[in-house]
Amino acid sequence: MNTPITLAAAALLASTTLHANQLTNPGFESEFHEWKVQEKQPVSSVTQEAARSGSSGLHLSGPGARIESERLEILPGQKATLEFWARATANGLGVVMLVPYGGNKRPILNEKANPPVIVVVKKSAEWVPYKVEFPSPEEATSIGIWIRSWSRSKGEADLDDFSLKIE
Ligand SMILES: [Ca+2]
Repeated sequence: MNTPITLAAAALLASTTLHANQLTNPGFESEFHEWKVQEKQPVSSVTQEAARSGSSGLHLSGPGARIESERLEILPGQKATLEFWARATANGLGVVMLVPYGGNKRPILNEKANPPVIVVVKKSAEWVPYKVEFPSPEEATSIGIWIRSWSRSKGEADLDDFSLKIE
C-alpha cells in the first residue's frame, strides 16, 4: 500500500528540481506573480492585448519601467540563455537586462554601473524573438532579468514568453 505514495513523492521531487531552473511565471499568465515592479508612476501592466501566447503579456507605456524577475541559481562555469518575444512602437521602449548576483546578493555590474547584458527591443509592429547567451561570471551565485524603458522613450511595447535557461 505504500508504493503509490512513494511514487507520488518521487514525482513531486522531480518536478520541484526542474522548476528551480526555470521562471515561475514567464508569460505573465499569473499577473506579476514572481516579478517585482518598482515604479514611481505606473508604466507596466499585464494586459490581454500584450499577449503573444496564453491570455496575457507585459505592456510598457512610456519611460520609467522598472521590473525585476525572480532569481535563478547559477554555478561557476554555467551559461544562462535568455529568450523572449517583443514588439514596440519605438526603439528603446523595452530594454531587457541579464543581471548576475554575487554571494552578497548584490548585482554584479560593469565599470559603468550597467548589467553585463542589455537587449534593446527594436521598433516593430510584428512580434520579434530575442535570444542572448551569457557565460556566468565565476563569482555569480544567481541570475535574474531586469526590464526597463529608457528615460526619453515614447510609445508602447509588449513583451511575452520569457525563458531563462541555466545549463
Ligand atoms: Ca503570455
